[in-house]
Amino acid sequence: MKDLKELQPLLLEYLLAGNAAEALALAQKALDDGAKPMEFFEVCIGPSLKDIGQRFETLDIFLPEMVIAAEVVQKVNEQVINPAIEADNSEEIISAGKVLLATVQGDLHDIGKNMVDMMLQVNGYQVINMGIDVPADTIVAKAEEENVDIIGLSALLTTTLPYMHDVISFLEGKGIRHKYKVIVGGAAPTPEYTQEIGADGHGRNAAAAVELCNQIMTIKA
Ligand code: B1M
Repeated sequence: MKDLKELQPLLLEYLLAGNAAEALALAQKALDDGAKPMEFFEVCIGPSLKDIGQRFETLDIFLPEMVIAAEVVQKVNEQVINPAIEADNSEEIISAGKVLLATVQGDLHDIGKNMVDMMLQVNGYQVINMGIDVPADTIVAKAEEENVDIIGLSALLTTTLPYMHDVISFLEGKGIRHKYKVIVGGAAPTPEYTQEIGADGHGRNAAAAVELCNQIMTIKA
């Protein structure tokens, strides 16, 4: 198998060119050659998006290129990575818990959160994924309706961090903070910020988010 690190610049090139066909073929070939889907995501997709973000910041590329690259990534995830993760974890698991996931108000980034969703599901969690740009009151109403164990919030923009705090304030205001564990993740919140707003945990990546939920559910049991 070719080292995945060697494939990453190639994937980046395809993402920047908006070349979905080549990106899909590259991902499929890597998995056919023995790479694990999550490995491909962490070694090839994540760093490529990081690179694209840096190019955007330094004005080497502009918003349309970032949009197109994100669309190609979504296709690779939907058509290659997610089915392979599901196939690797096809045995039936007893429900590990119920998690509500949402990207907070004002924030449209969902690639990472959707990966967290996929990883939680294959680890036995029932996930209610509310999507992007979800206001605090809508999140809390859904948590109540679905009687979830954990509320998971994602944010990539530093400007949307206060909306994470809003969810906790809203829970406190309604006197129901004790009913839910709240975890946060995405590029914006730091472990320090997590503490500052009184959230129950911070997930650095999708695997860490699963680990965090496992710890929470073990304590709850
Ligand atoms: Co945006 N964007 N973007 N963007 N974008 C960033 C985040 C940015 C860092 C780029 C940059 O300038 N370097 C920057 C934010 C700067 C800041 O706030 N500090 C930025 C900006 C500025 C913007 C716009 C404002 C640009 C504009 O319009 N001028 C705009 C904002 C729109 C909005 O949200 N209101 C915008 C738009 C977009 C697109 C729509 C084009 C697209 C998103 C498409 C989509 O998500 N469907 C996009 C993209 C693709 C990016 C970058 C390039 C890549 C993000 C990504 O998917 N990363 C990003 C650059 C970067 O991240 N360095 C950038 C890969 C993903 C796997 O990582 O989401 O961190 P991540 O998820 C990880 C972990 O964080 C964790 O697990 C995942 C897997 O390991 N995780 C959790 C995530 N959620 C979790 C939840 C958990 C636990 C773990 O528990 C609940």
